[in-house]
Amino acid sequence: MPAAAASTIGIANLPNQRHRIVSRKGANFTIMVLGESGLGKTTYVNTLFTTLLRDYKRPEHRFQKQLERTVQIDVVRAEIEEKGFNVRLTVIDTPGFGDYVNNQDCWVPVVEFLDEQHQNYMSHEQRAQRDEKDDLRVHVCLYFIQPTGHTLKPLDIEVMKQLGSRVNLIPIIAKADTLTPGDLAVFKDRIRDCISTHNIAVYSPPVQSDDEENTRRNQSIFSAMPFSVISSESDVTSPTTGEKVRGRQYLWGVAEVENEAHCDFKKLRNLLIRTHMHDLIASTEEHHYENFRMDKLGAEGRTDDDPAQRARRGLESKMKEEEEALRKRFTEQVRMEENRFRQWEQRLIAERDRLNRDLETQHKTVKTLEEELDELTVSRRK
Ligand SMILES: Nc1nc2c(ncn2[C@@H]2O[C@H](COP(=O)(O)OP(=O)(O)OP(=O)(O)O)[C@@H](O)[C@H]2O)c(=O)[nH]1
Ligand SMILES: [Mg+2]
Repeated sequence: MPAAAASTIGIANLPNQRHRIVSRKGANFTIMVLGESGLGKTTYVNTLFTTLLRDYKRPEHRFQKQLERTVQIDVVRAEIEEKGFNVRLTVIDTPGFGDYVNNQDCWVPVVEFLDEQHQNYMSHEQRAQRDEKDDLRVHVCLYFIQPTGHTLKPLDIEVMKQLGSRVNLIPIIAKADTLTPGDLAVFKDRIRDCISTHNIAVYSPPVQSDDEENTRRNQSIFSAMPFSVISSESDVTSPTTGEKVRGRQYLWGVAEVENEAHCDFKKLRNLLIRTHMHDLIASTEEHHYENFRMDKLGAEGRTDDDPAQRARRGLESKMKEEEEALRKRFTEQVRMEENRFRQWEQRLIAERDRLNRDLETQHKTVKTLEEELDELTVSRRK
């Protein structure tokens, strides 16, 4: 692990309150680089560390690997500290794909790796004493695209589709020094079109901010997506300043890593390390990890393997049966009461009818008696 030594990169300037919240215990931040073989992923990781850490020395074994393929996942770590704000930065360098006849499922091990980190974290989540160093959940995946100048390849589309829903995905145009500025602009447009046509979920945080300057800065950063990068293991002399800078020397001149007129290396580094680190961490936690957790819990609820789950389901079904029996008993009782009430009602109606009939008969009798009385009265007068 490289020694902790911070150059002035502005981590402490994280522009919001969240910085204060996380600063007490620092932050774990994990970047993964991914893409076809030979696109400069390992070189990019080294260049990033070199520009972040003043005395960064690449470990010995990595020097030997310089011109070799990365054959297994390589984890590079550094502690960066600025004004008391700590970031444990981890970069995961992956072996490039694209050398095999069938690359169809090359994304599967990557997806498995991402899920495994979520799973590990989930298993350890309950522990009071968690080892923060073991948390390798990937907060951002930089996907390297070959600078063909045409558009995305079917393999890129497939891999990006698979990853975009699981991790914050940022597309990168590799080896930007091999394209002219005009070709690079056209290539960027085509990639953007392709991303939107295929509904690929790339990282897009809210650009709007309370602060006008932040909004403008965010707009400028994200209008550069997909970011073009130039990486290099060595220094060159800048023709403009005469200073030694990271770059690549050509017969026609130099391509400078940190020159914004040459590529977006600086913009991307600002996004990762300075302006959007917290958003990348938070969205991984709140969105991608939560999705994983919910999927996992849902799947567990459907399996029959867990005795506790089985017992819970047994209890639930017993309770349901009892509830159903109670409901039936209640319905039956209500039905019987209703019957009783109806019979009583009918008896009442019948009684009322009988009384009415009686009343009518009595009325008739009274009427007849009155008539008889009238007749008797008349005959007596006569
Ligand atoms: N022109 C140019 N060449 C580059 C750039 N970055 C890296 N390279 C060269 O590309 C070659 C491959 O670089 P690596 O960093 O090993 O590529 P990788 O993506 O890690 O390859 P795998 O480990 O096989 O996946 C090396 O010769 C680098 O010097 C760049 O920005 N521009
Ligand atoms: Mg490599």
